Amino acid sequence: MATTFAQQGVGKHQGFEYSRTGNPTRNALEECLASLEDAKHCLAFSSGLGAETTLMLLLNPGDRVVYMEDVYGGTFRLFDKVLKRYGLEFSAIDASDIDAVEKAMTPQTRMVWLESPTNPLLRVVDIDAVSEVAHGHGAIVCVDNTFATPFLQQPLHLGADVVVHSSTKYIGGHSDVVGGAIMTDNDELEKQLRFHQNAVGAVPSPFDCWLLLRGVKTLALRVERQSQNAMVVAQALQQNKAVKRVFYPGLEGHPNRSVAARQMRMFGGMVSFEVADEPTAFRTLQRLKIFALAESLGAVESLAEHPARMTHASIPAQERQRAGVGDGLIRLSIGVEDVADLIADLESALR
Ligand code: P1T
Repeated sequence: MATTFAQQGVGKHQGFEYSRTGNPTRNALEECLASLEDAKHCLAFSSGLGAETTLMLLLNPGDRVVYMEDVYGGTFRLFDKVLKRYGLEFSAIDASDIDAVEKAMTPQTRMVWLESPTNPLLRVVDIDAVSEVAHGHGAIVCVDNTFATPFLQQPLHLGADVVVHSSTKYIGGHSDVVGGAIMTDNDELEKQLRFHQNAVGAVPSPFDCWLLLRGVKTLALRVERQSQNAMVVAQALQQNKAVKRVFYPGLEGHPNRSVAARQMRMFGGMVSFEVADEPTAFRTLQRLKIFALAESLGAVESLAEHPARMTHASIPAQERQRAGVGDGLIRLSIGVEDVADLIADLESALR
């Protein structure tokens, strides 16, 4: 928990000076998370958005970022409402269409930002194919791997240069710690990130690092169960007459199922579905008893939320509609409970 470390003489220390710069518990977490992504380096942050902000500060005014149009609302808000003011340019595309990626690249494009599967529509991007296009134009590829987790998908093995996590979610796994992480194999990027991590200061507390280290021990067990449960829930929702559409990459008929099967071990614990309209969605959410109505995801307990009014409310209605995030959309984070109980809860609420 120490914030500072006694020095033997001025400038003579034993590896640690001050805990914003470096801390043994944070080092242990960074080593652990680097190994999970099979990355050379990992840097831990105080939140997913703290990690994203620090990464984006490596760019310069005039640089362009091409990003997947379906991303977490907070990521959109950071790009559109904060970083644009500093002269960065952002262009949203459907990155599951490789021609759209090619067309979006300009000499100013320094980074392609992907989520896969995406939040909240569970679209899947071919990371390998996008990386090839981006690298051909001299841009780096960053994948927000929060939804997949390193257990299901390792973007660095698929050609990506940088992985970002909100470790608040599956890595922590128990809804009791907010955190973020960046992984890369690139030594020069790591050096710049390390400088900015210290200069900007979005670092996690040692206690949060310890909680994440404890939570992550069961990552594989949790995500395996969550993925199995999610598949069964998605299939049950497909059979329900009150449900207009189910979004889950493991379902036959999902447009990117084959890409998902190729680059992921299982299909993950997130499921979204559409009901008739907003009032129906609100009523359904209120009637759920096992699913808690709450933001966030990835923990042992199941959660349900309304993206348009909750996690993605910072995206203007028009852009939200364009990306396909409708008012009848409900997003589920499937936990480790008995799947029959989860289905019964959903069916009863929908009825
Ligand atoms: O909340 P924070 O740890 O700062 O992480 C932000 C973040 C980044 N990337 C993805 C894919 C995310 O889903 C999030 C946070 N998302 C939620 C809180 C949510 O309910 O979707």
